[in-house]
Amino acid sequence: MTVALRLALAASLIFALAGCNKIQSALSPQGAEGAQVATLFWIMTWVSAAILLGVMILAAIAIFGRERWRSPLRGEWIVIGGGIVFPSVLLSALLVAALLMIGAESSSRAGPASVRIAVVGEQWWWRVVYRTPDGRRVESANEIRIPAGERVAFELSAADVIHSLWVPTLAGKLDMIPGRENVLNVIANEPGVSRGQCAEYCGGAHALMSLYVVALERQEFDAWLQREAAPAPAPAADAAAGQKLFFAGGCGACHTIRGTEAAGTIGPDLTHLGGRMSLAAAVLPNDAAAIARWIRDNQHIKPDNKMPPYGMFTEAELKSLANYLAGLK
Ligand code: HEC
Ligand SMILES: [Cu+2]
Repeated sequence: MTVALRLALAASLIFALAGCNKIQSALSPQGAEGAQVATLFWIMTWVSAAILLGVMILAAIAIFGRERWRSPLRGEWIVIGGGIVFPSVLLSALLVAALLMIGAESSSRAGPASVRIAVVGEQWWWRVVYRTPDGRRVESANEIRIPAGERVAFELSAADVIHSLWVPTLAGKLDMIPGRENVLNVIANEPGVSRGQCAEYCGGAHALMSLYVVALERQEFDAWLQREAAPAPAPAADAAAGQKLFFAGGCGACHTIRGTEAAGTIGPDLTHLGGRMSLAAAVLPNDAAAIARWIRDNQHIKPDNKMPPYGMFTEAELKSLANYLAGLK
């Protein structure tokens, strides 16, 4: 294949990928702050494009134009006017416009958030902690569920190194810093799914640290949180063997399954694993086959992640263990 052909193919692939990535695009805003960011982007882009066009026209005149057109461009005024005054005025105007927009945005968000959710960046996944109306702490991972149309506060912190939460359709990015809490306010306009990504390099598997934000109708959110707060359902008859393997494999040292003796806190809470959209921070789809793959091959799928790979299980055991975990809905 020629180099040009390869480049053309790669370019078309990029466009194709960009097209299917709307749930993670700052240009497809789904929330109040995301919309401000997109508007600001378009203002800057169109103003820059207009200036570029103007400069190109002047350059073309200077090179190809008739003497009658070219001679005025030789004057000092073009350096002072076009090189100093014009950029100073324009850049100041854009700065003021941006500050006004951001200011207007923060005042429109004034007032307390109706829901507060703690999100902790860990190498390389997200610990998500909800509180029920009666004050119970409910832990989950790699997916944040919020009520649509309401102001929600994400209380951001980090367990190890600096991470950054960026859900482009909802808001700009905000760093997660160990020993400090940053609050990111988001309002999702309507129910729907957004995808986010860690936006601060945090070590080997940084690129594989993504997540979903799922906005639900208020009643749905309340019902979901109530289910999420409940302990894991007792395993179905065909999943009891899988549960035994979970304990025999020592998985409970790092993972909690509420309602069982597994109470580890190093890895994600698995109490309702089967109800999540993805596995391992949006790296794998969430089904029994993917869970089995993850248990055996996780160091291959997500190099350096903090869970050991388990080559010791037979295919049948893996299947049974995965079946148990997938049933934790
Ligand atoms: C040393 C601690 C440790 C042990 C032991 C451990 N895990 Fe993990 N596990 C983790 C960590 C950390 C992650 C998060 C990895 C990531 O995404 O970067 C994880 C992720 C997972 C996930 C994906 C969770 C999610 O929210 O997507 C599953 C499923 C899982 N482990 C199952 C198991 C099973 C089954 C065992 C026992 C055979 C086990 N783990 C043993 C630390 C551990
Ligand atoms: Cu990161």
